Amino acid sequence: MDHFTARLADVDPEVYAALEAETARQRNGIELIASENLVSRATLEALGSPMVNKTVEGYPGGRYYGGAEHADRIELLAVERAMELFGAAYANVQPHSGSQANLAVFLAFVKPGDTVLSMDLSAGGHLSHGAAPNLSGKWFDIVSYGVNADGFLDYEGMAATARATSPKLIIAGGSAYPRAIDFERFRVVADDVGAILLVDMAHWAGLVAARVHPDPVPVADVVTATTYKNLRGVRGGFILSHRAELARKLNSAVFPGVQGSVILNAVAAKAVAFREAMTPEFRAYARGVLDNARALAATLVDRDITVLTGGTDTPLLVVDLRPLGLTGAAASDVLERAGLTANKNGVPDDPESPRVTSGLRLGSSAGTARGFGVDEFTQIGDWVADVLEAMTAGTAEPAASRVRGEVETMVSAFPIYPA
Ligand code: DSN
Repeated sequence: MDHFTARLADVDPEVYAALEAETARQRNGIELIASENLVSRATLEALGSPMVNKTVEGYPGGRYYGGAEHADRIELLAVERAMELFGAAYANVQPHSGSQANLAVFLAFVKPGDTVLSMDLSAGGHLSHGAAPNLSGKWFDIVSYGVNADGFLDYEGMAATARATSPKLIIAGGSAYPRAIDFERFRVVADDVGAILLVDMAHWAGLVAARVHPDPVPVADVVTATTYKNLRGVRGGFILSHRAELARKLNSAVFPGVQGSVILNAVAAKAVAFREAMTPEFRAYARGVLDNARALAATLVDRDITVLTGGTDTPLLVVDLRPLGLTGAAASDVLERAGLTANKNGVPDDPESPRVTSGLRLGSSAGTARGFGVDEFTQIGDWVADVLEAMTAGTAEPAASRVRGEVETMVSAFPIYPA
């Protein structure tokens, strides 16, 4: 078979079959995992081009390899678009992920042993913000803040801990906190103690781009994010700042600090995502993501399901399963059989291990991308409630089977990736 013309189905039928099966899974089920989305056909094309062959290190105009003129053009497009979209004075689009972006910020501003203040993982923080098994938790002295009994961020506790421990870096943001964060309150505290303020906006970057969520870029020293959640683009990370003078420090932290060569096809796809996010269509999409997450939360609350904080200001919400006597692991398994994919998630003071958990995280980004509106998300909320109630009644499997059929009927009206 010719290296340059043979198709995947002929070269590697096993991988081809698994890829086809995954596309069918996405087509035939409803994706509620808050960190997932459905990228455009244009994004898939950018990812699958021969740009994947090109190796570069360094930055446009200062590469360590020749033949970089088109790579430079791509990276400059992505950087310029990110800066325009978010009104930033600086952007770095090379981080392979949000965790890599965060790691680069650590390298730029703190040294091993320095104190870093971040949201506790159990309160909705992120692994890369200082969780014990992560490099950030092993190399830095992590102090944390959490949430109050009502589930809202404990700003007083955060400020008191900052004043008692004088962190060099304060991180706002996480992966399972559903409410808008008051960045100004973090700014005041960071200024009081002389800390750098990092906002990780991975879970609402698309809403910030569409101006339907408070904007951390003018407030934080540094902002990290991912392109693959509600920004609806490729899997990858990026860094922004309104402080142009931090460019040198942040660039050298990414390369050569924590990364080597650039994944240029991903950078091309990031450029596409930023361009798509500048359109009126995307702004309508982002508003829909928020409306739909709120409709989903309201439906669950109406059905007496416990939603942390009682709602959401973001694309995600977290269900506390303890009042139902269920675990996140069991609930996500049954929901998956019902055609609804979600992830188990810890809740504050969770008695269960991270592999079991007492919570369920749900998100609206992918469903909204396939065209679902408030009616569909209200129906999804009812299905989730039906399945959870059936689990408590010992009738989980018939309920899952009934919902699976209804899910398939709904998604057939919202097709994705036509063959
Ligand atoms: N940060 C992880 C999540 O929230 O699911 C992966 O993106």
